Amino acid sequence: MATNDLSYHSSPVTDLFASSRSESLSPLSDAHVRSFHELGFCAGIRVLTDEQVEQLRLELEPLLDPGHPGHELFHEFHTNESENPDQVLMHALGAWRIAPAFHDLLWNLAITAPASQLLGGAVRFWHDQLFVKPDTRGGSGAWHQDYSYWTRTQPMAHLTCWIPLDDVDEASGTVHYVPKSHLWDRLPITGLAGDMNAISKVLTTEQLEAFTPVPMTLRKGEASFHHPLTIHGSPPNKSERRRRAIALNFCLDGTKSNTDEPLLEGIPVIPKGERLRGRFFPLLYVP
Ligand SMILES: O=C(O)CCC(=O)C(=O)O
Repeated sequence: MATNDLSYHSSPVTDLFASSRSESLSPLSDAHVRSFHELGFCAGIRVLTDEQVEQLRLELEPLLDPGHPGHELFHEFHTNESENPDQVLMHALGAWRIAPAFHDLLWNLAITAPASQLLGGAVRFWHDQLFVKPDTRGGSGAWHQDYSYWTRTQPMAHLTCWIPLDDVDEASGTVHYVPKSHLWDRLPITGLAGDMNAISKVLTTEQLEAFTPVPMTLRKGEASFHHPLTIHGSPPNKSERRRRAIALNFCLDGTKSNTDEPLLEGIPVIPKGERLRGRFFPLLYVP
């Protein structure tokens, strides 16, 4: 059966996030903005109500099954990014094309208005990522900078909003950030799963000394925002709770393709030097 590809809709298809539309459009405090620019991240920003979290959780469940109709619309889908069945990190790009709540989340003003404030202009969608760790045997997310993976778009004017759908802490494998690492150069890719510390091979002695990660202790539906060079990672989930999260990746409108290959698997090429736009990269917010 053909699946309704929600990427054809460049506006919300439900009212799930309508309540956010009338809220203040300058929502981040000075302290949040300062933290983002000085440390490379800010956190504890409520972007979802409990009802919205519940709907996202409901729609997430069938998506985890590779037999689900619409599965072919994922740009990438990894049941486990690590090779170890006792260290599971499910990771997928493209949920917004398949499930209405994940689609409409992109237009949630509680997310796009802060993203615009931090980027300093209009916000364009880059891609989404699901990261799910089962209880007890949830794997780690290795330390990395997002832009190491994104040089196929430029200039670097991106950011990530990371939103847990469960209350998260150190024990359940929450995301940790290395403060001020966004001021370091871009590092080579050293992997997303498996050896969490693989990045240490490419860090200088000074960087290793300054490597003091801080855990994001967040309630479900609270977000953190991070800079594309901020080193982040997440330890294994050893708790008895699942750890479900979605990352929304945005860029400033005007960001260009830096390749003649498709920017994401299964989509048409945007030639090198041309701006990201169109069905797969909707403009989400203009301040
Ligand atoms: O959810 C995680 O554990 C990893 C998140 C992450 O690496 C990202 O958002 O780039």
